Amino acid sequence: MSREDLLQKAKTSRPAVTVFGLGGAGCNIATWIADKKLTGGRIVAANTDANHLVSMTRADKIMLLGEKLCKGHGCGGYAERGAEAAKENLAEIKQELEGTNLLFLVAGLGGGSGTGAMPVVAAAGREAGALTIACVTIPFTIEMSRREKAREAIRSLAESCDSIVVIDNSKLREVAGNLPLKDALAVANALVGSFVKNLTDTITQPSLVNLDYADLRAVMERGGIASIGIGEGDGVNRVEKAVSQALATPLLDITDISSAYGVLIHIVGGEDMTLDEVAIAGEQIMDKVPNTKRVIWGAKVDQNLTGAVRVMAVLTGVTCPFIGEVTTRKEPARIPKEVVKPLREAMEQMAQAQETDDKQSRMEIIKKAAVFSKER
Ligand SMILES: Nc1nc2c(ncn2[C@@H]2O[C@H](COP(=O)(O)OP(=O)(O)OP(=O)(O)O)[C@@H](O)[C@H]2O)c(=O)[nH]1
Ligand SMILES: [Mg+2]
Repeated sequence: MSREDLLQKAKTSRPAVTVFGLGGAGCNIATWIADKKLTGGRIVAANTDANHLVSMTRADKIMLLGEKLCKGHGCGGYAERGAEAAKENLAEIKQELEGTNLLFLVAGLGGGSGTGAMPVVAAAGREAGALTIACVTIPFTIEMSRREKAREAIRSLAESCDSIVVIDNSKLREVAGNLPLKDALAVANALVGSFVKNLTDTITQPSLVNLDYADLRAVMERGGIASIGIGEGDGVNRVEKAVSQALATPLLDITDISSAYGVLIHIVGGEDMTLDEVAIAGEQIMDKVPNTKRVIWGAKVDQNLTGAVRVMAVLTGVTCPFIGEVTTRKEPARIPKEVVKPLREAMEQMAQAQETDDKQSRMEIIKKAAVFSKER
């Protein structure tokens, strides 16, 4: 295949990504993502609270849920109402999800709108054949009864979503310091938001090391509960430092890191980040999770990050004592034929053309592929 053909194929084979923010927190996270410009996906923000939608929410599409039932006033913490409200808009929701290959659902669990609406939208996503990833927060320990509701919601989401990335707000306080509530929520928004944005960017835009939709499926499909960790490093061994930190501080208490079903690593570094550093990080991760073969990683250059690297580690199929055992989604999402792996193909072709065992030459090949992906 010629380079021109490959470029054409890359253009037409991008997966369709939809981000659905639900409820107050979900809409705040969707707004965070919209403000950071999500070029490779469409953002929908849906809530029963008209005022919040009008005054604080930014997205490609704003959707008032359950106008008849809630009259634009919210759900007052009742998840059953949130579910009913979403059902009122089911036709509109389905229309938004038509043709979607990858669906991110974002919400803060524990309230009415987001918690109730999420399983309804997840079921619609599943019907559309999308790989469905929920990204949710569990309320702070002080929100006792809300935590309980969140636990129930996660257990039921496990049956309709492929993976549920869970951030425990209490854990967040441990990592980010004892911040005032408003600031802690802003940190949670940025965390969930950057998770969604980074993944979307890496599978829809050229990156230093590309992740593609098929890679993502390999780790996230029927992945169950997932935990994320973040790390940052600078100076000598900065990538190793950042990876160690990301793996050591998951934002959800999990039982055993080494038994994770899948691992996804995403690295963002300045223009001075080298592929050798990234490759070393990959090896380091493999050592930490000996029981999984499903390790994928992507890397992106961010000009604003000179000298430092940021790492996000996602561990799927983990067990969390607070949530307990969950039943995961049974049938796989349908793979749309048109979603292919152009850049990976290019890399493989180059690797085949110059098959070699020694590390130095392999590095050269990868570098060429990376240049190719940057040029697009
Ligand atoms: N990450 C994040 N979490 C939030 C934010 N606001 C609230 N939360 C958390 O999310 C949970 C649910 O709150 P909301 O999203 O406001 O609730 P809702 O889905 O709009 O539900 P109702 O208002 O009852 O209809 C709360 O218990 C908090 O733990 C926010 O801006 N960001
Ligand atoms: Mg609300």
